[in-house]
Amino acid sequence: METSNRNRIITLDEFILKQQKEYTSSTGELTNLLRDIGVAAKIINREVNKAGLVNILGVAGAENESGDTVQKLDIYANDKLIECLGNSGECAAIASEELENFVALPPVAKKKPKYVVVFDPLDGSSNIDVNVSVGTIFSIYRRISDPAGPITIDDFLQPGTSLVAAGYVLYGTSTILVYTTGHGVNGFTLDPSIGEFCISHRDIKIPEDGAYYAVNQGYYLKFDLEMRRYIDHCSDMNFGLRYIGSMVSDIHRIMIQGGIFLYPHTRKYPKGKLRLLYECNPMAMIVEQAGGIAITCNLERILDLPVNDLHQRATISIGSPKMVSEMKAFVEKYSAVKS
Ligand code: AHM
Ligand code: MG
Repeated sequence: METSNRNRIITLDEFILKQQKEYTSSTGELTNLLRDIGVAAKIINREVNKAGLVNILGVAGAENESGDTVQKLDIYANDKLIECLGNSGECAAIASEELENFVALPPVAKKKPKYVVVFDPLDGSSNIDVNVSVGTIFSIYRRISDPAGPITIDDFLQPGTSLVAAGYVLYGTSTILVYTTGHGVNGFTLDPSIGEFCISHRDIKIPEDGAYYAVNQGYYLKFDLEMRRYIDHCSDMNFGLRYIGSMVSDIHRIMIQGGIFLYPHTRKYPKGKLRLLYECNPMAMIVEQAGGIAITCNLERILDLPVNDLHQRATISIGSPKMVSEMKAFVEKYSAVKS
C-alpha cells in the first residue's frame, strides 16, 4: 500500500492545492494564480520547443503562411503570461522585464484581486537561436495599495522579504517548474505524454558546498580586485567553470549539484546587469528557501534591498552557503587591502 502511494503521480495542481490547505487558511486565490502560471508555462514550452522550426514557421517579425506576424519568442511569452494571468481574476496587475511600465489587468466578474505578479517571461533569450535552455522567472507580491483605488507603483516596489511566492520554469532537456511559497522548494517536471507538471524534486535542498562556479569569465579584467582574487581561488581549487548565459539554467544546476553563480558589476554595468525585481529577488527567495545564500557583491542580502525602480539592477552572488561565505571572506579581505 505504502509503495503504491509513494509512486502515485502528483500533479502541480494537486500539490498546490494541498500545500495551500496545509499552510494557510486557503481561500484558493494563490492556488488559482499559481495554476494560471502553470498553464502559461505549458504554452510557452510548446512554442520554445518549436523555435528551431523558424524556416518552416517563419522568422520573427515576418508574416507566416496564415498571414499572421510571427512574434519574437520573448514577446510571445510575455503576452501568454499576461493572458493566462487574466484567466482566474486573482492577479490585479503585472510588471514584466519586457515592459517599461506595469499593467493593470481587467477585473474578472466581481473579484477584488489581492496579488500582483512580476516576471521575466523568457530569460536568456539570446540562447534560443542556438537551441540552448532558457527560462521563465516569476514572483508574486500581495497588493499593498487601497483595494478600492487603482494599482500603484508601490505595489511593485516591495523588498524581496515581502514576496509571497517565487519560481522559475526551465525549458531544458526536460521542462521543469520550481517554486516556493516560503515553505520549502519543490520541482515539477512536465510529462509531455499527459501534458501535466508532475512532482519530481520534493523539498529541494541546495548542497552545502560545491565545486562549480558560474560567472562570465570573459569580463575578468573588468571585475574589481576582490572578485578577481575569488575567481583565481576557484581556479586554484580546480573548481569547474560552468556558465550557460541563462541564469535559470545556471541556478537550477546549482540548486541540484551545488556551486556559486556570480554577476558582479563591470564598467558596462556599474550596478550589475541582472534586474532586482525580475531576476535577483525571485532567485534569492528560492535559493534561501533551499538553504542557500544570496547577496550582492557588496555583501548586502538581496532580499533586504530597497526597490526604487521597476527595472533596477543589482549585482549577485548566490548559491551553496559555504561557497558564498567564502566569496564574502575574499571581498572582505581584498576590500580592506584596497582601502
Ligand atoms: P536577459 O534577461 O536579457 O535574457 O539577460 C539575462 C541573462 C541571464 O540569464 C544571464 O545569466 C545573463 O544575462 C548573461 O549575461 P552575459 O551575457 O553578460 O554574461
Ligand atoms: Mg532576464
